[in-house]
Amino acid sequence: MEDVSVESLILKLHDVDAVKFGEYTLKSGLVTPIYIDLRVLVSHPGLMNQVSRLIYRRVKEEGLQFGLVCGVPYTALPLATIICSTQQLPMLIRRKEAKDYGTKKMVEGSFREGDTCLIIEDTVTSGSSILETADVTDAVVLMDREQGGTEMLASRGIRLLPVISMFKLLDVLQGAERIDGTTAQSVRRFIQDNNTFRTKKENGGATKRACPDLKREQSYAERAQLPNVHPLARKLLTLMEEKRSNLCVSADVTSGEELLQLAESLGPKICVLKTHVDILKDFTLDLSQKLQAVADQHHFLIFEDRKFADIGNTVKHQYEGGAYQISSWSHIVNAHAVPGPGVVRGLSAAGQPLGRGCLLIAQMSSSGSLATGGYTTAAVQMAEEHPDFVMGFICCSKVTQNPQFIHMTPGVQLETGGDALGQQYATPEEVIGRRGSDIIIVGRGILEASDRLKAAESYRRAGWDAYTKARSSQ
Ligand code: 5BU
Repeated sequence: MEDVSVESLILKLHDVDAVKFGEYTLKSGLVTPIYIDLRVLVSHPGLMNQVSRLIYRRVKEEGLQFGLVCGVPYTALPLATIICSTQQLPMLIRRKEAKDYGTKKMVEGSFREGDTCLIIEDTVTSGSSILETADVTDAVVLMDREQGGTEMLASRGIRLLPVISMFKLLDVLQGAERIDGTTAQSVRRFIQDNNTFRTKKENGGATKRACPDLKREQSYAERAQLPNVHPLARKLLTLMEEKRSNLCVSADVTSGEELLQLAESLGPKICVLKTHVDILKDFTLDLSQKLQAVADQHHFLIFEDRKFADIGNTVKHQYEGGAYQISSWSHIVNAHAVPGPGVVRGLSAAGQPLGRGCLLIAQMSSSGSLATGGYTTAAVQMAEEHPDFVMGFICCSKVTQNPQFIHMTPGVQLETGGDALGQQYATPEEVIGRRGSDIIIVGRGILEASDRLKAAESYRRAGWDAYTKARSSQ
């Protein structure tokens, strides 16, 4: 039987040069490493049919109700025609320009006030042409360039359904060895850096997405299977799915005994236990061994929130030596990107041979944080350049669409608010569901509860429900 999957379509679009890689100058003067020209579709009748079928299937999957179909000229117009012909649906044609004689109508075809019309678009960058088309609630697009169109439209209450997204396209072409990893990475970076919805400052990095949950395409388990995911991230994603937990407890306690007791009692509920070893009054290496044993028993990872921030040579010593010997017991550590890539290289020299992983601090939860904009972008870039050691980010919201990286977010409580020293809290629903993060980090929300186990279960459930809800709303 003919393969009509999105994957096969992507390969065929590449075959007919509808997707090209190189250096192309856009009308705006911007040089892009990828060029998408869906106008060539009309020369390939088989492809036209496949595209039309996939568009219609996408719309039906979402259960959209509509009585009319309109293709945005020119490329989507013949696609709309095929759909209307095969599905026996009435069509509308939107003029590009109102004709200067006769009726001066912008839209040809019959419709009445209150009719629902499906808008079909070939490719969306900013989403503005859909806004110009009509008073829309839903639109379907063959190719979403993922440069802010979805977010812009979502901010106006319009849902955009893509058949192919840019990141999916890159994954498929890379998987089929049509493009190499460097090309795929450079396009991903271009797309992230040229988001039309974010302000220029935010394009520098802090991705404040109106609707990132629309992008949660893969489950934790699916991401665990990705070929280039860090081994520790793979382990983490797998145990998250097994334990149905995206909860990291921040064990900010001051005695070793309390730390162990917390790890033992909350162990089954969590995917990661975060420590601040330097606030313990009685740390010993024996304690760290006991903690490791509890982590093994209950299948969670240990994350020492040490926030390294010095030159490579110093952080290497700080990581493996001194009284704490962090690299010997903590699966994960984090680092500021401030010193530049040397900090990652220094930590990696000590941690990578032990199978450890690092989270770069791309954003912070505290009010007035300077980790925004260009700093955040630089942190993402640094991670992409060291994927063998950096497994993800500490951030407030999703900072990259690259599914191999894990996003962990502190500043979480069941109620929004903050503390007297600048901490800011968002809810699990907001952090996982809307900001597109993967793991919630909760400290006082659990530690200050009268029943810590019960509180941990509430957070585990809230985090997990937000994740499953975001996935089911795809
Ligand atoms: P809280 O009790 O849930 O507010 O604790 C949050 C923990 O996360 C605490 O250990 C902080 O040191 C840690 N944290 C944070 O709150 N915000 C950040 O941006 C980073 C770490 Br990085």
